Amino acid sequence: MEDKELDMAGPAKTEAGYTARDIELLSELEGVRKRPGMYIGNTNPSGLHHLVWEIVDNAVDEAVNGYGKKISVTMYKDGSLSVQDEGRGVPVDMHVSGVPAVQLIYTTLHSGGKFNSRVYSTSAGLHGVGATVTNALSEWLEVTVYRGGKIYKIRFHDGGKLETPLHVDGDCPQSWHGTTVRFKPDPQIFPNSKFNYDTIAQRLEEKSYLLTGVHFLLKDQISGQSAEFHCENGLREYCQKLVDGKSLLGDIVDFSDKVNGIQIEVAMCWCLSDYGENILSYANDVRTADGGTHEQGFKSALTKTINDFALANGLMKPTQSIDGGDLREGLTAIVSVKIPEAQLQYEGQTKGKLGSPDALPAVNSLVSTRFGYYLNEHNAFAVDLVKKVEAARNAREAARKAREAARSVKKKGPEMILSDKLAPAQSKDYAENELFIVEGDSAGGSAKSGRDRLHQAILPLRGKPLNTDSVSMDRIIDNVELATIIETIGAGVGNDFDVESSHYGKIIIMTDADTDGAHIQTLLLTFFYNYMKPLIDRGMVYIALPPLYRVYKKSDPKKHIYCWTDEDREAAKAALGPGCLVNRYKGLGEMNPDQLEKTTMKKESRRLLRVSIDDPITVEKRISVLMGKDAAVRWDWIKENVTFNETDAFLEEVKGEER
Ligand code: 2B7
Repeated sequence: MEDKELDMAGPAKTEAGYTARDIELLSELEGVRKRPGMYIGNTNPSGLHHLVWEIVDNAVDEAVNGYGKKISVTMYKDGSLSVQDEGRGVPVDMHVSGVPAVQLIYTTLHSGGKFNSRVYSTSAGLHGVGATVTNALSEWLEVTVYRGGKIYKIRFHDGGKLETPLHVDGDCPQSWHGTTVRFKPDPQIFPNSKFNYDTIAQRLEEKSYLLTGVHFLLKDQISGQSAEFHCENGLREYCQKLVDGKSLLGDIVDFSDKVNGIQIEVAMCWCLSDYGENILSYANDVRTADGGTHEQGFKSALTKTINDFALANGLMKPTQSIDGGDLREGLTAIVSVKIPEAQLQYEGQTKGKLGSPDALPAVNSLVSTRFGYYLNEHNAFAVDLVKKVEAARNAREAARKAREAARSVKKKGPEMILSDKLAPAQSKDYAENELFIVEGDSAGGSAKSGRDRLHQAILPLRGKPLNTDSVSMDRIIDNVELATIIETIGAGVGNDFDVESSHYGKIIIMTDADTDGAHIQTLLLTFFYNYMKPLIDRGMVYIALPPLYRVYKKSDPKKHIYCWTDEDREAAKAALGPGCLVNRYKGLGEMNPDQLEKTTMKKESRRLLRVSIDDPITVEKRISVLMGKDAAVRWDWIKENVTFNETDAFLEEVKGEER
């Protein structure tokens, strides 16, 4: 195929080949490179994957607009990634400024307005500048457009500098149309620029539920893995997936409609063995992890509808009322709204909370009407639901009494449950304080003497904490270990939990690096997930990573290196030279206070994993596999899947703080 320059006149060039316009664009792209956090949040793996989401969102928009139903994502051995759609192809015609449209789309931050074809704005508000951000943060990026029987190509390098101008790269059948974007993230920007297959798979799977009918294909040429995600039944299928294997009260309830210009979709069901509530909300296909007006409308409608129903059918006395929290025990729900751009607003900095006032009455009215009909049409289900709510209320009452009893014990003074266990922090600056929950008394002892007394508190755990999946609140309060944790954190539990009054800014789980330790971690995480979820939502829960080895010089044991992996250990041996010995730590208890402090507790040198729940599907799977009743499955899973010192979508590593 011969290379043909586009037969279009461009603006006059300077001697160096740059126009004033080019220079202006460059400085804009440099701005993105200087402050990547402003555009993609951070340069950790989560920021890195933002580059992918921006491009995928453009392909998705094209599909949602009715052009092309297939989107393929491919990961390559050279560290690059491509996204391919079957849409109309990014426009290649010359813009009035004398620059091809496709070039503007990938090099300007203002192109959003001019070229925005989005019906709804997505990407948490990047308004179509996403492609430019991806380009600015890439070592190279190449766009191939199939349009009108021709193949067009344009290529950028080093953060969006034009490398190969737009040109026709050959012919293709007239029926071919679409866009392929391939790029390699810039390692100068991203300390770890490797894409994660699971992270991408999870996001595409989530998208497939929200965008009925779009096929997503994912291929990883490095590992050979591939997957296809496609869903025809929308949120109903999503809800089904989230509660897979659990026994339900009745069936999944779903409905959708447009109210006052807002497209609303809801799917929900009640699990019999769960006590937490799991509501996932979305605005314009972007997760709103902190809820917002759509969630408020949903919750208030649920509560009002069940109260009206129970009253009208004589299931409760006119003096009684059903509490929303009791109704939501065991509820799994997905609420998705699509709001016109002009009405879209967020609350707070993170864009995790929908602020659009119109979403509240719209969702409220749809859910009230349709859930009301549903209850009337499914009487047996409705009666069972009211009974379930009653049981929840009774359990809550019992828990309250138990709590009050515990408090009155505490008031008595020295023999209060905490006194002999907790080594508190001295500071009253709660946000700065860290609570280490430590496996075993002996490690607890070392931790107590090795800690920073001002800001670090130690709570040793004696046995394994109670498995809180499928357990009611009163049993939790009865459990000494958990009651101690609740009292120590000091912010309540379950529906009463108020993250703002937590006595600690970080809760750090510190266990041995073995299967028992992993089990304790998951038991505690399940407890936090089910009963103090805001701690996890705010990224306040961590897992400490103790080192696995200490490599030291036999002749001079002061010369030593702590190692977290086998590779580290080999490198340390090489670095220290001949005459090295390796000390393998089987548990925290084998470290003296000094070593424990330096390797696992001290901010500057420790390694932590932050527990996050970006991805609702994995969390649900993990929690039910790990915490389910079937111990054998659980142990197999832990042995197979819990690798220490590794990060994944669920656990993000935090090395040598603060970042
Ligand atoms: C706001 C910008 C980003 N755009 C178009 C048209 C089609 C189109 C795109 C795209 C990513 C990876 C493969 C509109 C929209 C620019 O204007 S972006 N397809 N696909 C994409 O980026 N995929 C378009 C009107 C007429 N013809 C084409």
